[in-house]
Amino acid sequence: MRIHALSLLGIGCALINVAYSAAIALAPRQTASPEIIPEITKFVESLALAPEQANEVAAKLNESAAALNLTSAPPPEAKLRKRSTVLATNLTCWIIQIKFASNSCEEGSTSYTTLSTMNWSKTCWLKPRCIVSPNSAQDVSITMKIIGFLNVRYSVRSGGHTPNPGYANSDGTVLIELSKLRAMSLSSDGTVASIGPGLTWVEVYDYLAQRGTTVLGGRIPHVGVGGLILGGGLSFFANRYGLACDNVKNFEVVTPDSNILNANAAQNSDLFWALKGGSGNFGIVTRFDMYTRNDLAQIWYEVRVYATDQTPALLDAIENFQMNGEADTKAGFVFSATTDVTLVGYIYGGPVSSPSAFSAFYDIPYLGHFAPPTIGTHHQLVASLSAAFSPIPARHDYRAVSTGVNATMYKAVYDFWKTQALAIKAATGGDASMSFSIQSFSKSAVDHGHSAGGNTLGLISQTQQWFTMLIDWSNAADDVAVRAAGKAVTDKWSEVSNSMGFGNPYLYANDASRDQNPISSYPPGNIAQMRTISNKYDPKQIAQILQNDGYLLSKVP
Ligand SMILES: Cc1cc2nc3c(=O)[nH]c(=O)nc-3n(C[C@H](O)[C@H](O)[C@H](O)COP(=O)(O)OP(=O)(O)OC[C@H]3O[C@@H](n4cnc5c(N)ncnc54)[C@H](O)[C@@H]3O)c2cc1C
Ligand SMILES: *[C@@H]1O[C@H](CO)[C@@H](O)[C@H](O)[C@H]1NC(C)=O
Ligand SMILES: *[C@@H]1O[C@H](CO)[C@@H](O)[C@H](O)[C@H]1NC(C)=O
Ligand SMILES: *[C@@H]1O[C@H](CO)[C@@H](O)[C@H](O)[C@H]1NC(C)=O
Ligand SMILES: *[C@@H]1O[C@H](CO)[C@@H](O)[C@H](O)[C@H]1NC(C)=O
Ligand SMILES: CC(=O)N[C@H]1CO[C@H](CO)[C@@H](O)[C@@H]1O
Repeated sequence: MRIHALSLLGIGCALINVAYSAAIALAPRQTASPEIIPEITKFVESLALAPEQANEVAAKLNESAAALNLTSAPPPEAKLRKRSTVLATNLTCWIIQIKFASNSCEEGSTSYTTLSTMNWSKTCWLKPRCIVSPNSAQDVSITMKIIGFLNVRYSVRSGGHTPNPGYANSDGTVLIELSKLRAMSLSSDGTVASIGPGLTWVEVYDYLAQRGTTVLGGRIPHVGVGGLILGGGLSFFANRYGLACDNVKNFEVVTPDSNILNANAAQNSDLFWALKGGSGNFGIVTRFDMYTRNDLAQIWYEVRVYATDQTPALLDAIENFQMNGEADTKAGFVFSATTDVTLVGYIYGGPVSSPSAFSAFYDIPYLGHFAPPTIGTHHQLVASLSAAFSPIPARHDYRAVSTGVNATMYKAVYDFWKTQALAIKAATGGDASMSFSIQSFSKSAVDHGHSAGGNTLGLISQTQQWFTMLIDWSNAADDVAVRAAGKAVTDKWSEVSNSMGFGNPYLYANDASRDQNPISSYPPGNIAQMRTISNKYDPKQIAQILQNDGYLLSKVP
């Protein structure tokens, strides 16, 4: 595993740059049609600008209205007006610069270069027309007002750990990057932690460990809060408390038409449900209020390194653990095989040394420790894992497939994976590496989601595994071959699991590659309900039409 650790989070746009007036000088001067003037006036008022700035923006919109096709309301079935994209995007970025000053930037500045490459995967180092780094939900709301008024494309980024190009950064558009939404607090009774989407998990656990508690979230230090929770969120403690999204008490969200709402069991409860697994379909989440888990303040963990020839024995032990050991819901494991070694982490949600839940694994010979047996905090465990990831930026992909539990199947696909992984490594001169991870999701984890009010995933109530792989490589010229090797492995999983009767159509969104369509794997009834909720909170379908890409409902057949 070679994984690029982000180190400059929270930087935001820092420099004022670019002659904005030059960028919009091409707008032909014309008089706006009278019926559009009130619309412009109302829009400009909503931006809460200083009077002289408001006049400047209104004048520019007045004179650009015809060129923007800002003449009359769009026909209702069209939802949005048809507009000249380049000019509209230029004007959007010009207004963003006036409104957000040093919290916005364009190509040519150091901050733009840093922010447009602030991604885990080089496949996502794209060139947005401008970048805005909002300081608050109000800033996000105003940004969405500008984007909605001028009908321009945008993308949203929290921790930037999707490897899917166009999902959290995009060429020629507005990038809304949330690295300044970093507020953290704990309720006075200690039961709820409020977390900004621009934080990384290691920062969250550090803050909470100092206060004797934790929350359910990501397992690798530098992954972002925002994307992980909205896709579901696998943690070390799913068996006990379900997905990260099942641990959210309240989402503060800016809907695509720019309303700031709270979504929880009592308020906007339909939106609350939709956000649990709904990815970026329902707006931009600006704060997550999560239940804290004081009983996980002190945990036990051990990460062992095995020779690859022990992997079949480990896969047998995993089957045994999934069928028996998970009866103790405090126990969980992580498993990642590479062509060099296989790592297994044993994690127990309490200060108990070498718990018997992992007895199926203990006798398998191992080479050494990645992390020795430790009683410590969730923060210590997650922080220690950064050593598994290279700081050198690379190209990445991941892929998802789910199945039932069966070691014979695991071993058959592992053998196939090994030939593929070795072949693609050889074909790229030793560069490309591909991992093999079994992620258990137990019946108790599924049931916890149901008892927490349900989520959009529609998981069947039985123990399952959500396979994923990380693929790392360097050269764009190898993209097609490397991704084909990954696809061959997930196709093999589908073929073998279906033929053995262990097929599971569910695709985990947080591990799905761009040619996969995880939302379409949710039950049809849930998809229909999500569409209804999308139309209710996003009547113009801005998130579907103007958002550049993502696991969008509009892509579900
Ligand atoms: C090294 C590594 C380890 C991982 N470990 C885990 C793990 O332990 N558990 C797990 O479940 N997953 C894990 N993942 C997968 C991870 O959850 C996804 O990659 C996720 O998308 C990362 O979130 P982010 O905020 O960093 O991503 P981003 O790239 O910023 O965003 C991903 C998507 O979510 C949207 N989005 C992000 N923030 C918001 C927001 N606030 N409002 C609306 N939409 C938003 C974006 O537009 C984009 O479509 C891991 C990934 C990597 C690369
Ligand atoms: C948009 O802005 C770019 C960059 O400043 C500029 O090169 C281009 O001419 C502008 N196009 C229009 C139509 O305003
Ligand atoms: C915009 O145009 C309208 C109608 O022509 C005019 O009343 C208004 O003053 C203009 N606003 C600005 C700021 O130029
Ligand atoms: C302007 O909008 C109208 C109505 O939506 C549309 O028919 C027309 O094609 C648009 N013109 C341009 C130049 O986009
Ligand atoms: C796994 O599948 C194999 C082959 O079909 C079967 O023989 C075995 O009993 C299965 N194991 C379990 C635990 O279901
Ligand atoms: C946030 C971050 O680490 N950005 C880095 C992305 O990669 C470029 C090129 O290697 C670095 O210069 C950035 O610092």
